[in-house]
Amino acid sequence: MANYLKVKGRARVSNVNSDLFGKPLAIELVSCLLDPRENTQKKTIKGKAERKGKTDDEVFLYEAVFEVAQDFGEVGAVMVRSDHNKEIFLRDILLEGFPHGSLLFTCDSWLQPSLLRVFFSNKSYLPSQTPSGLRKLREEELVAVRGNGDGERKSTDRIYDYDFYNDLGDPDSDIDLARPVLGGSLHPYPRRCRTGRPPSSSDPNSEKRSSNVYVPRDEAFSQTKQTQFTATTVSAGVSALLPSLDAAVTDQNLGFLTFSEIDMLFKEGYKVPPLKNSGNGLLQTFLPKLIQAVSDHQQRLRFEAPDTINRDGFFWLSDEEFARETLAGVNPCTIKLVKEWPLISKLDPSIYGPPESAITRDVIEQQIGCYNTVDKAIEEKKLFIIDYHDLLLPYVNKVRQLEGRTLYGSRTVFFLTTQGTLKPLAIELTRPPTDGKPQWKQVFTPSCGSTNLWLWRLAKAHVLAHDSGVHELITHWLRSHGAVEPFVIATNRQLSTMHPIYRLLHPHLRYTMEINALARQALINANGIIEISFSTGKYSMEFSSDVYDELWRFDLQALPSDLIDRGMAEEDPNAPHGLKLKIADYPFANDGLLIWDAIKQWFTDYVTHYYPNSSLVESDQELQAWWTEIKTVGHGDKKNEPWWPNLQTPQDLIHILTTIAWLASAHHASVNFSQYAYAGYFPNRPSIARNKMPTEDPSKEEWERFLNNPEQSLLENFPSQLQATIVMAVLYLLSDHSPDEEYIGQKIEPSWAEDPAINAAFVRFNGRLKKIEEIIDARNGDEKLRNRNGAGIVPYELMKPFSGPGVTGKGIPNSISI
Ligand SMILES: *[C@@H]1O[C@H](CO)[C@@H](O)[C@H](O)[C@H]1NC(C)=O
Ligand SMILES: *[C@@H]1O[C@H](CO)[C@@H](O)[C@H](O)[C@H]1NC(C)=O
Ligand SMILES: *[C@H]1O[C@H](CO)[C@@H](O)[C@H](O)[C@H]1NC(C)=O
Ligand SMILES: [Fe+2]
Repeated sequence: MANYLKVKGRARVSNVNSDLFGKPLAIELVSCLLDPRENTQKKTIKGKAERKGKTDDEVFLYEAVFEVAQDFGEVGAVMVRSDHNKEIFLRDILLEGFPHGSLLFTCDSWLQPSLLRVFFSNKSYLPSQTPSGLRKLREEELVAVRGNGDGERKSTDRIYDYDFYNDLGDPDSDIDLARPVLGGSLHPYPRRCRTGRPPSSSDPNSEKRSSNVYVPRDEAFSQTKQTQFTATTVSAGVSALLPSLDAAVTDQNLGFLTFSEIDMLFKEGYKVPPLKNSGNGLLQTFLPKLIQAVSDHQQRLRFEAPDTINRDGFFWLSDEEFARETLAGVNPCTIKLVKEWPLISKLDPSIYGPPESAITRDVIEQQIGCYNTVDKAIEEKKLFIIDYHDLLLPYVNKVRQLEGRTLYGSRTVFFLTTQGTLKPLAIELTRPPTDGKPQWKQVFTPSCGSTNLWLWRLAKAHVLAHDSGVHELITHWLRSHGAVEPFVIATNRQLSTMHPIYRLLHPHLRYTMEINALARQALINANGIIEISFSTGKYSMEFSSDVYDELWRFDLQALPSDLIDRGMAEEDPNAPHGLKLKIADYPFANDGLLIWDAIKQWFTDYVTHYYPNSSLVESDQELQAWWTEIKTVGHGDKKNEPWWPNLQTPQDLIHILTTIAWLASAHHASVNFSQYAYAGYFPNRPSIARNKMPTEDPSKEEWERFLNNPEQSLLENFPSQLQATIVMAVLYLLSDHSPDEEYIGQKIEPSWAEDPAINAAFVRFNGRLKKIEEIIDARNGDEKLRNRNGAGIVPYELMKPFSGPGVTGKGIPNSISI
């Protein structure tokens, strides 16, 4: 029998029902070679793997022995079937006993009863280089995950397909909860995962709601991520929290009456009365960190004070801080250089009124001292703007018809001081013509006089609410969560799991479909958290569709292009990263560029290893199909745009992949994990401003109320108690890192380790990231960098790659999983 090798196979399996004494696993080995005589698939070598024990962490070991003929060829794939009556989780299969060493198949996948599954070895192949014996399986596997576009998906399926956002509304339970379908020419939008649920009865274009939202089985949070904290618990916590708070709060619109009442949230907590239904039980299960039982009959939601307010109780009042947060806060990517004067709206004047801004030269020139003219300040690149005028104005009249809400278009102009910090100069708030009343607009400045000062504070609260909405709906939801989902779907449908690019992207795309499905359940749905808490109310998602339609471009998602587009940087071959920043101390950009470059270098090493020249990129059919599908299906509403990059050279591929990984990792981390620090104390960043300015068509009483108690006006303008508490709870939960979060560049994938060149490149990547941590620490310690260092200022740590568990405000997870 010298012609046979004895090969031992060992499978590691979890989620096995341990009572049932082990059913075996059927395992077959697949050769990389075809049968030379008939040129067909070689017969597989079959084995039965019996349960052989279990490790401490509830992982069961299954073992089989295979007799492998000498001329069988390398084993390129295994096929596995489980006859357990429930699904089980297969971690990996190790084959030992080959002369050239052992073979590992990393599976990390759910096996459904009686379904044969294929797993390829950890070696990556371009399609054209696939071993002949694996070609057919490679194609069949892709066909299997694409599905045929039909039928309702079961939770055990692993099909990746596309659909519109037609599941946000719930017209069957209440016609007020109907929402427009997003996606298609009317409301362009990225696609989501198709679930195939039946249409709702009241609107054939909308899907029925259901408490379970399908995601392909292996997209659900895996074993290793299931410890104390997952998106599921957030979602469950949130769903439990809403009805409890609803019931607890007698007056839904009641605001905080004094600032000390707000401080009480952090000291004594927010009282939640015990409820008869299961609401509170759920709360205790899911929110142990937040809920504190004060006595048997009394519970409180307790919030940790955010780092910002701990360091400086007055930080939120300061204009300096207001400006600094546009560069180093939660939404550091909307500020732009002012390139032209006057500021003019592009909206139709016949609907929205005169387009000229009321921020005149005079308003600016009174405040900029030695720069004395606006033209000089513009020429020297000293004026910056947060411009939400044209974005928000079309929503103003609609939103004002909703109860307890108001809205304006806004522009905020800043001046770059010689210290390198920004100083706000003017806020303009605009209401379009309405009900026969003409357009209303007014400019507010931080100028002297008590009345002006209070009006300025109120105007700031409005702008901050606008910025909160844009941040959550656009910067955070649309640009990372929403826009990335089509990349996840296309990668799974078009790239084989043995494709090197699949394996490069996989860690960046994990869990995103799951968190997005949960968001459609509880955050962005009709009457969900976003609608309740943000100014745009039930028009929130429609608003994000408008922004996708008008502004989203794939090419501008790359950090360097985004900075150039906003005028915050210009190309300069002699500057670090090839970019000269207009504001030298721009923490988001400075640290972001370090991370961008590190990802790009690692991807360059990886991509050029597999694609030494362009003809390999152009002839890779899977890769080309992948890119085509992203452009024409996943982002199909943008398919005719000229700005899509070509995919012809290794450089094209590196740039596209770096952009995707950037969005999924650092962009998301920078706008997601600091939210509690800055918005947790809501006077610093109210999610909504509820009342119009006291100067807009005031009655005599209104104006006198403001004069007599301006602080009261400000408090009433802030979110209601209910809104504020919900947002704080959600932010707190979502700012958290799970204890086993996967950070960028931290853990090597088996398929990368397998190739010595890739392994070495990854080690360099990891080394660069550690170096970046040191650079960031040094920057935060540098007194000259006033936008990140100074009395009471929270250091900028969002781009520090690694973090421990908890609400740490740093660490870049590989993927969007929260
Ligand atoms: C590109 O590289 C591949 C693999 O090294 C090689 O086989 C092919 O001839 C090259 N093509 C061109 C056009 O250089
Ligand atoms: C990948 O498989 C090879 C054999 O193909 C094996 O030598 C190696 O140990 C495996 N790598 C990892 C990191 O599992
Ligand atoms: C990311 O975290 C923030 C809070 O830190 C949260 O508001 C946001 O919605 C999260 N994203 C999702 C959809 O989970
Ligand atoms: Fe997020």
